[in-house]
Amino acid sequence: MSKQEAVSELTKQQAQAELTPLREQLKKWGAEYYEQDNPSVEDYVYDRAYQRLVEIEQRFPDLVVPDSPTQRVGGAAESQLNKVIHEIPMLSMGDVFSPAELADFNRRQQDNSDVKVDFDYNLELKIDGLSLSLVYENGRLVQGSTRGNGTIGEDVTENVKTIKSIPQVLPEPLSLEFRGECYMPKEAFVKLNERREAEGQPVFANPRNAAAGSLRQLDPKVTAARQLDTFMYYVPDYQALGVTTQAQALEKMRALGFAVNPNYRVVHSQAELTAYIEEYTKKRDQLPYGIDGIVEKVNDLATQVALGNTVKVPRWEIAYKFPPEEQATVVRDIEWTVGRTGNVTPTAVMDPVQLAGTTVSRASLHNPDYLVEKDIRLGDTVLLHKAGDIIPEISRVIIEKRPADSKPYEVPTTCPECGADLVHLDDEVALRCVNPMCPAQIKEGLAHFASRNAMNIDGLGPKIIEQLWDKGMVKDVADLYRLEAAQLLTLPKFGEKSISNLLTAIANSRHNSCERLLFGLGIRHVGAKVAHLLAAEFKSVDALMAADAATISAVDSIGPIIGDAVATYFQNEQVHQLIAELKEVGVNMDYLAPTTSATESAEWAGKRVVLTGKLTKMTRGQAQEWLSARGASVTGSVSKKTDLLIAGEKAGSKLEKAQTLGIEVWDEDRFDQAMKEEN
Ligand code: 1X8
Repeated sequence: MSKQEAVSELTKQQAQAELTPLREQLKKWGAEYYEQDNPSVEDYVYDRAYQRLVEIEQRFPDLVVPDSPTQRVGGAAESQLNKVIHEIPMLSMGDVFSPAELADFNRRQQDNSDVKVDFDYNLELKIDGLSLSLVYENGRLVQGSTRGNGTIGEDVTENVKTIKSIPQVLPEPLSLEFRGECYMPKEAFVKLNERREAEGQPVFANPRNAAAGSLRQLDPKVTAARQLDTFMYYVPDYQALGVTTQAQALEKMRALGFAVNPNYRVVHSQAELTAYIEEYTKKRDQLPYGIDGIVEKVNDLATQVALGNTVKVPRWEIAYKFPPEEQATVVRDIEWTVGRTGNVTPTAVMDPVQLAGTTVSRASLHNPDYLVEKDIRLGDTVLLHKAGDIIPEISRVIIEKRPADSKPYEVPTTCPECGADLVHLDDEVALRCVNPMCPAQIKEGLAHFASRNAMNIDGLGPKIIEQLWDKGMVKDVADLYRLEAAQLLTLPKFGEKSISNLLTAIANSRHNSCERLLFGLGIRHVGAKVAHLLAAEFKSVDALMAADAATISAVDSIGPIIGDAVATYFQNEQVHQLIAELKEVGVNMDYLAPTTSATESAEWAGKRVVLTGKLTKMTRGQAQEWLSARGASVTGSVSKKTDLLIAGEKAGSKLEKAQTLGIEVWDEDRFDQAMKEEN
């Protein structure tokens, strides 16, 4: 943005001239943010521009027009989801960008209003997600909705029912609305984007967009797969809840079973306030979810009501927004990597810099279009930020620092691994190597085959695969089953024990139920879930191979795209050859239905089970599969909600925690016995 005149210096004419393009720009950014979940600028760019609009309009009130972005709350409710009217509008908040501005806000609030405001604020973390309203009737969840434009939101009831942290029934028969934030944890966000990038789909810019895109789905199954989480923080009718302060409201919500962020604090002085801001500015990178600021609320709820709202925002709460973290560095190289599906992605390699808690030297450039659009060149100085505080991304090139002899970067036309011509498939943005013999793709394919949700071959990671490939020991997945100890001894850092472990893991994988193989083959559009559906329906790889596209598409939850992809895959002569070889080396081709029925068992359904320690009679995966098939949910950590801990050898902190919490603990023998009795 060019250098701007201070608002106080503007003539009315200058203001008039600036307002129109400023409003148009904000509307465009607003639509990108609220309707398309695809903003082209950082939040702070929007916030700054919006702030300027507010200031200009405040100075020249007669220039305010009804369709100015300041006259609406948030974005539009433009979607295929049903609309919900918020009887009590869901307001957004005012914001400040420095502790000094916050101190000013507090001073004005305390000095100027008719309402007596003490220095008694509750500070909460501002979660990088989207606002959510949950309505309960007689203690039952009856409606979930997004904020939309503040007055009209979208009905996402079925979707919110898939979010684990939202209770469907409260321990008290309350008829009340609760509000909070729906967000995607950092880890889930990273994984989702990795998957989307591998599939050539556009990535989400930050967890907020990922959460919004995941919650605002027509199909609740999509939402369910996205690992959304919530923190609730507001009850409009606090009297019905029987509390008098915001801090009490939070505790009461927690007692009702909601997820409430534990990092809130009541403060009574500017010093305490500043300390909290400093503390969380430092801690934010370590939190498992993104925060973009701190929310300050008048703690006394009656005082909140007395203060009320301006047209647009509450007078009793304000957001302090963290400054964006950006660092300049120089692009030294652009690397191209070939994924399992032939997708070729560029990565910028830069001089290392410290950014939001880590050293960064690489940033994905996603696809060639992105690289060309941003006009990133070797030797360019660029500004780096972290999308959603996690993923390093280039904000822009600092053009003033571009070397005089700089030339546009030329996107490769051939595969960096195998030299085959690269192509754009259909209207994908991704560039692909379509050579099925491309070594990079085969290696990635082998790693995928061995991965946990596929054949689950413990110890066979990308590094070892690379070595096996380089030594010419494996060319395809069938070769894995032909490996011998004598060959493996020639690999560096491979002892007898690790060789025997690896060979056992490979041999054991032959007995997997065939959905693992189907997923492991890496058929387009066949993820772990689809593979399971197909296996359960056709019962064997042979039956699936014999089916035509229409038959496959007719399976519940499988559409024509998957049907076509699977049928096309199995028409390939090389695939027939591979399946024949896999049979020859003894890989199971049948669906091994859970031994009782696939339906839930009364003993296990709904139980939360945690596995810990080393199991000797079965693998953890087998235990997990057995439990899941019976309707139990196997979770990773022990909490009050855990029903049973199964502890193998050398169980550690989880066992201790379960014992402290008084949770039932079984050893492996007891579990093994239960499995036998049930089968
Ligand atoms: C937005 C948010 C609020 C809180 C946390 N995260 C947010 N993103 C909170 O109050 N703890 S309040 C809010 C709003 O728009 N009123």
